[in-house]
Amino acid sequence: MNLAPKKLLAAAAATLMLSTATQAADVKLRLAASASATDSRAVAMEEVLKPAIASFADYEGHYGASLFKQGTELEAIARGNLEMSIASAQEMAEFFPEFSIFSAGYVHRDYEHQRAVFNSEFMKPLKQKAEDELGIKLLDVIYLGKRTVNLRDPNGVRTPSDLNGVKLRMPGSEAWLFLGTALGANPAPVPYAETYTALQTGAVDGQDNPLPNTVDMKFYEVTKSITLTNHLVDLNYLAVGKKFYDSLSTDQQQQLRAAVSAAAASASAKIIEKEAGLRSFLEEQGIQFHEPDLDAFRTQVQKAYLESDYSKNWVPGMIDQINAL
Ligand code: KDO
Repeated sequence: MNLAPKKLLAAAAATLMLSTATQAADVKLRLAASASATDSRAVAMEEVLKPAIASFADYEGHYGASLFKQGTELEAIARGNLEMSIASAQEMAEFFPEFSIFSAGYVHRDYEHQRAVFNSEFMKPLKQKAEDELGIKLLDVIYLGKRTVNLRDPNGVRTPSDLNGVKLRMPGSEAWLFLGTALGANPAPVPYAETYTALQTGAVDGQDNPLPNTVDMKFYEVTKSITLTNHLVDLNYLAVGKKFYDSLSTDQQQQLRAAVSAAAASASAKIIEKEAGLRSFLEEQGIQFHEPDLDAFRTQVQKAYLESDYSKNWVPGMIDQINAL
């Protein structure tokens, strides 16, 4: 075929584009999360992570627990049926009890503290264990916000005894249910995606997400108060499958790590900004805010963890190392 130089060039370019595109299509990165598609974390995955790895991987975000039920993502990754999830320390604690130290109430102080813990020397052996025994690589940490007690009852609560008999929806993992018990409530396991209906029907009396989640999921439409217990400065881990990660070239691995960290930083910054400004919006929606006796909550929650089997699984001295950061 005798193509004029210009057409030859165009044909060559087209072939190159096709091969790059084909190459990218070979690598599929599916992320499954219960976060909704409008959640700051999902937006960061779509706007930061997806374009940053497009040269070698097709990112597919599955939000609102549309691909895997909340709490089943890590097992799906371990089985090779999923490449990535937005995991919680509580979900990691289902496999490795020592992770429950990162899910305990009143331990992490803020995002900076969460990052210091995540990048600390003493966290390395735990990350390695997750990689070696479950095939899960924790690449970075996202600030999720300060968890608060959001009730259908307008009066809110002052001390843990006020939560006695209150059916508080918690995520399904054991470590989550224990947090509900430590707060003084009667924990009820309900998936994140079903929490709005559970509140609306009165199947539960309340839930405990940070303000940005309470707004994103419109929980304020079916509740009347928020008590600022701030009982858990919550986080998520961006977890990827070791098999998937090892299938990438060194250069692609570095691009993935950089993209994940950029997305984690973007999501965390957005959540921090939203959290600071949502109280007035929620008050306009009819939510009454209450300040609890924080000492009473902190004392009860920390005592509950220290007396529990959870703290028996904590690496000796690690709580002091976390507090010292
Ligand atoms: C929730 O179910 O309340 C929770 O906030 C728990 C978090 O660990 C995390 O799983 C989160 O849901 C989901 O990412 C949805 O926001």
